[in-house]
Amino acid sequence: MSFVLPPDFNRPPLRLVGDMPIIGPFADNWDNVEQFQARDDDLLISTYPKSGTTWVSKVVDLILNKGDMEESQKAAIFERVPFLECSGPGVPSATDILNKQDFPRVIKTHLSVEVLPRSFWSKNCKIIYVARNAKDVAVSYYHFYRMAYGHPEPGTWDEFLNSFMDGNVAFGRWSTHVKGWWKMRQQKDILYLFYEDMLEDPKREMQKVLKFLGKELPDEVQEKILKHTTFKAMKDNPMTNYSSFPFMDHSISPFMRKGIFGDWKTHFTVSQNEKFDEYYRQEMADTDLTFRM
Ligand code: A3P
Ligand code: EST
Repeated sequence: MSFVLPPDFNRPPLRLVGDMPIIGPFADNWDNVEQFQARDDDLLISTYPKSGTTWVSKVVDLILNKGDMEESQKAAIFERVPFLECSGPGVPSATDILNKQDFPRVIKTHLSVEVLPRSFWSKNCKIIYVARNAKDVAVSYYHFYRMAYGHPEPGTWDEFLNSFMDGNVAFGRWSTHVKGWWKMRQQKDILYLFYEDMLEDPKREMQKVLKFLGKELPDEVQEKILKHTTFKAMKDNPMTNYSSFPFMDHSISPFMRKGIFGDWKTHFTVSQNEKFDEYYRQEMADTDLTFRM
């Protein structure tokens, strides 16, 4: 799809909801997000951006449809799994869509536990959280900032990395997000997955999702789901690669960019890496949550 930027569109600044910086236009719909009514039969997919949200969403969508690809392909993944806090000019607000949608719903969010609408905590809905190592997230997020115009200018890679460490990016500090949701496992029904584990053994991780959702599928259906959710399959699939989404320029960097572990090594300089490691030690000193990096 060719992309034409609307003539009056510029990159809006982030805005704060509570302590969390959020994509500027999303803040205009915040009252509706805050008052959103979750249900017991909702399934929430929560992630810090660039951690494998789209991947796990497609796996879940296919599981819930017993591997029926035709059904799953009826709409783009961002329509089948609405992004709770997403709204703004040219983008329908997800709260409107979700309030009219049939149940059970699958809902995507990047909100931290601090700002998630309260109704999610008073309901018994299931939650799947996916976390990815901070360095690969920073790299993926930098390229996403470049291609998705709803974000402020990322600046140079070095500038972006500093903003990322300061938490001055959409959805705030990576460490606050992953640690907050990790802690919440003690109170809520949360399946906490890691992107690196999904890459290492997608079948094992899919089976964790199946068990968590209380579903069983024959092996050939499981294999079919795995076949349709490889990086290559999802990159080539117009329903998962965001090619029909406005405000994204895939010629700058495709949404389905590399889908690998350790791409940070091609971006971090030695001194950036030293600085980041020191920052990481401090940020993660108060948790038992660990990542493969
Ligand atoms: P990269 O930019 O490192 O390639 P999200 O969906 O949360 O925005 O995450 C996007 C990241 O997940 C991108 O990372 C994208 O390529 C990767 N991704 C998406 N689908 C994938 C898949 N099936 N297998 C591996 N990685 C995938
Ligand atoms: C941010 C994170 C994410 O996981 C998905 C999306 C899709 C909606 C996108 C947004 C985003 C980035 C900013 C936008 C927004 C739609 C309008 C806005 O400009 C591109």
